[in-house]
Amino acid sequence: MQNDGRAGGADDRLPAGRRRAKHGRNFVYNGAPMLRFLTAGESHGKSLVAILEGFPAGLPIDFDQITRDLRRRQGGYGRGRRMAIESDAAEIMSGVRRGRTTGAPIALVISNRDWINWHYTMTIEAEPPPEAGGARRAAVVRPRPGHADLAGALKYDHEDMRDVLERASARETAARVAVGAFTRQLLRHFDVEIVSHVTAIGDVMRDPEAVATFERLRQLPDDSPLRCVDPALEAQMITAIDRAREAGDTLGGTFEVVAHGLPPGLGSYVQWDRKLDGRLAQAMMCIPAIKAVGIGDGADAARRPGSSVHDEIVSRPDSADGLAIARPTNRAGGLEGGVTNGEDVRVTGHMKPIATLMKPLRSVDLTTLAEAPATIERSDVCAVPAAAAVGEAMVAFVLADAFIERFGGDSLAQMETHVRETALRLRRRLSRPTIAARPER
Ligand code: EPS
Repeated sequence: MQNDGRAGGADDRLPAGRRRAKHGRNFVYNGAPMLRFLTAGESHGKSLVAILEGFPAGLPIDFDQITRDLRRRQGGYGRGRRMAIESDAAEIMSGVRRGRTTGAPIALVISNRDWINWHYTMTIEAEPPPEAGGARRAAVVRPRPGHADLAGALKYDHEDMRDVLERASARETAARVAVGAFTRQLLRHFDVEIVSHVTAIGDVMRDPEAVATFERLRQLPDDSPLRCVDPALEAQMITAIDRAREAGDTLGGTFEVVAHGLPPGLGSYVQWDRKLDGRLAQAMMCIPAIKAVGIGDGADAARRPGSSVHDEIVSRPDSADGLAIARPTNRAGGLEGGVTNGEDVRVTGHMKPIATLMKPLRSVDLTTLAEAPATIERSDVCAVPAAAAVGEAMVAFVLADAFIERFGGDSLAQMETHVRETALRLRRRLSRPTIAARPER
């Protein structure tokens, strides 16, 4: 409700910070995002579950696109046998009616096809029912270095570390991709697109100076083996993965997520928890196995002088887009002061190698406390392209949250009005000077 100036209005009784802003939505950012989601589910349990809340009403949903996003996460050279079993698809349980979001929480379920082979192991009842299928698996007692096994067992007092690894497994990221598919469709409605590519597998890496344009990345086919823009380099990456597989080893790598078409002004510099670079870093860092995150040039920026790091601002009075200023480079990755500046947002994720090694590392049997090789579970040799698809989903989520925060998001129509007004104001401000140019001093 807008404050109409009369004493005793409902808004006047709220503390200043809680009064509703002009858009009819409370813009106070108190650490709780506008948009939020939770997931549940075990890797070999019956299904994965997600609830997405705070999503605006009125967005038409392309259901096939959700499935395509899920399939992209399943692909990539170096994946294990599990991906041949699964054919991920999300069943929408609520929050969508007649093809459009209603503003209510969106609940979705992704069934695990492999569950029937794990029913006995993963049974929920105290005793497996007589019909429970699947192998009789021994308890997991030899933690894998680099996995959550040991730390999780010590934290939750688990003797069988299956109770840890089932939830810590990267299978959970399928639920994140389904959530990301919704947020990506919201952004797409406002002409924002998100793509990604793999820039390194192990020590086979692209020249860090070589920037891949959004247009080039957009052309990468969904079924490309590693989603690398350079075919010769991709062949070397494939060889590296084959070598690691033969050696019973695993490989990590690096990927970059690029968001194109964002308006300036998402996020804020005024408080630590509003800074969009910080919010993106957290969202990327919480993807399993991600050990470092970069924005724009990332860590490289620390090694060069300011003159070759910062992106100059130039005057372009006759530019075709009607905006009279431009940035010839985008080393900042579209963010300055934690705020989008209108350039492509570029976020890099660095992934460590997967912790399950077919030639296992040394570990300790936690029941005997004697040294023993770590447990071997079916796993992947390399999952960097899958992590890139998850990275796209997490970036889409954070950007959609920031979009809703800036433009007010109870309904799509309301957001459209605010987006249009803001774009007009920007155009007016940057299309012509407000005063004549000052002489140089
Ligand atoms: C994954 C499913 C898992 C693994 C992988 C990711 O399936 P399974 O354990 O049945 O082979 O392939 O998980 C891990 C690498 C891990 O360390 O947990 C998936 O759906 O992405």
